[in-house]
This record gives sequence, structure tokens and C-alpha cells, in this order.
Amino acid sequence: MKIDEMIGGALDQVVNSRVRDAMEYSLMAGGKRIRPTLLFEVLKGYGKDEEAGVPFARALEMIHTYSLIHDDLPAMDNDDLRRGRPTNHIQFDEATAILAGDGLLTEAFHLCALSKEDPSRVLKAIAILAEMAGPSGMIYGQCLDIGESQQDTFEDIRKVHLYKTGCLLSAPLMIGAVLAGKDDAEAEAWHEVGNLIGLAFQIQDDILDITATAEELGKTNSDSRNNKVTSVSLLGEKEARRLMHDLYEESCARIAQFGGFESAPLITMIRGIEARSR
Ligand code: GRG
Repeated sequence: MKIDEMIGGALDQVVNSRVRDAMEYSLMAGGKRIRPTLLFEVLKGYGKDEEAGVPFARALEMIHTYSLIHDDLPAMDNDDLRRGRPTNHIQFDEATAILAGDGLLTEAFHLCALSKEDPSRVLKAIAILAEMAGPSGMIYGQCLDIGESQQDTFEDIRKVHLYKTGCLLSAPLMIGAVLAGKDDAEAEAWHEVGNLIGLAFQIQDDILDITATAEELGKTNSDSRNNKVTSVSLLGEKEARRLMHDLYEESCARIAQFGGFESAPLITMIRGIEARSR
């Protein structure tokens, strides 16, 4: 499946407006599409057609994109570059960017509710998506990050990363298992895999923030610019790299243990994420 074409279809039913244009502007700006790809790899690993995951794959990328649009707003990180383009509020305006984020979030759940898959599986998958993206998941992580709690130790920022980054990386793994008919215990085991990948991914982001340029990243290196406490500032680059590698390795080891699951393609994908340069 051509993933960008598939994501592009997400807005087909949305009426034309400036807000729709703003939604499309950020959604189609060329992210790495990691979350939808994770969902498809889990479905395929269980022998299920990736078509079954299309509404959720779109929804994951839409929710991820909304979180980036809102995170870039002046009230949050106040960034002007994202995915190699001016951020949404710079290209449009602040009010439109807020509505574009709201529109992506709402339309994501609309698409999931229209899924033709088994209704009990769909309902469970929607509940997981809402929990992982919502105020006990990613939004909780953002809440901690904008200063609700003190962040002095690695344990403090580990918690932020688990919620802010880990939850939306766990969601596709858990949703893939649920759409493939797996039980709650198996979905929870995938949640733990997502936590490992999420922590590794965020440590890698912290490393890239100091080792890559804004042009290479397609976004502003705002953490180092804002003198934020990160895994690199707390652990040092060498230790951060070691921990990142161990976490990715542990996630692959856990994935290899799922029964009835063809793990090699997903493990290859995770090794590709570890090798990313942006
Ligand atoms: C505003 C509700 C709300 C949440 C914001 C996702 C987020 C929470 C903030 C964005 C900033 C950030 C560093 C988030 C951590 C997750 C992360 C590393 C996002 C970037 O994901 P990639 O690398 O981005 O998959 P692309 O652009 O490739 O899709």
C-alpha cells in the first residue's frame, strides 16, 4: 500500500474550507508515517490484511499531526519549522491552526467509527486510541512537559516520554492486536513493547536534537535552544546512546516472543527506526 496516498484519502469526506486546507497542509507535509506503518506491520504479522487497519492508520497519523500542530503553537513550544515547512500557525494563522488540530482529532474518530471491521473489535480499538491519545495518555505527557511537574532526574523525564511519546507509539501496536482478534492480555503486552520503543525513540530524538541540523530534522532544535532537561543532558550522549540501543533491542526480543506472530518484518522496521537520521 502506498502510505501517503492512503493518508491523503483521510480528508475526502471533509467539506472544503480554510481549516480543511490547513489540516491537509500539515497532514501531507511528509512525516515518517511511523505510527500507521507499525499498525500495518502488526496486522500483517498476525496474517491479517492491512486494509482492515486503514481507518485506524489514518486516524493515528491525524492525531499525531494534530499534536504536532498544537505543540508548535506560541502557547506551547512556539516553533516555526515542522516537517521541513513553516508550522501551521505561521502558514495560516493561530486560530486556523487550533481549528485544524481540533478538526484532525475529531475526524480521526469519525473515520474509526465508520470502520467495517467486527464492531466489538472496532469499539475496543477506539477506546484504546482515545485512552492513549487523551488526558491519561499523550495529553497527560504534554501536561507534565509544559511544567505541571518538576523534571530534574532521568526518572522524571522517563515518565514524560512514556506518556507523551510512548502512548501514541503503543496505540498502533495494541490496535493491530485487537483488530486481529487478540485478547486484552496480548494487547497489554504490546503496550509494554510500545513503551520500550517510545522511550528509545524519544532518547533518539534528544540525541538528534544536538547532533543534527534543523535542515536535516525538518524542525527547529527547540530543546537545546530552550536549554531543556533531556536524556542527553542528564545521562550524557554516550550513555543515552547505549540506553536507546538496549531499549530497541529489548523491544525486538519481546516482539519475537509473541506466539503465532511473524515477527521478522516488524523487527526489521524497528532496526530501521534505530538507524534514522531525522
Ligand atoms: C499538544 C496534545 C498535544 C500533545 C503534544 C506529540 C507532542 C505532544 C508533541 C510534539 C513534540 C514531541 C517531541 C513529541 C514527542 C513525540 C515525537 C518524537 C514526535 C515526532 O514524531 P515523528 O518523529 O514525527 O514520528 P514525523 O514528523 O516524522 O511524523
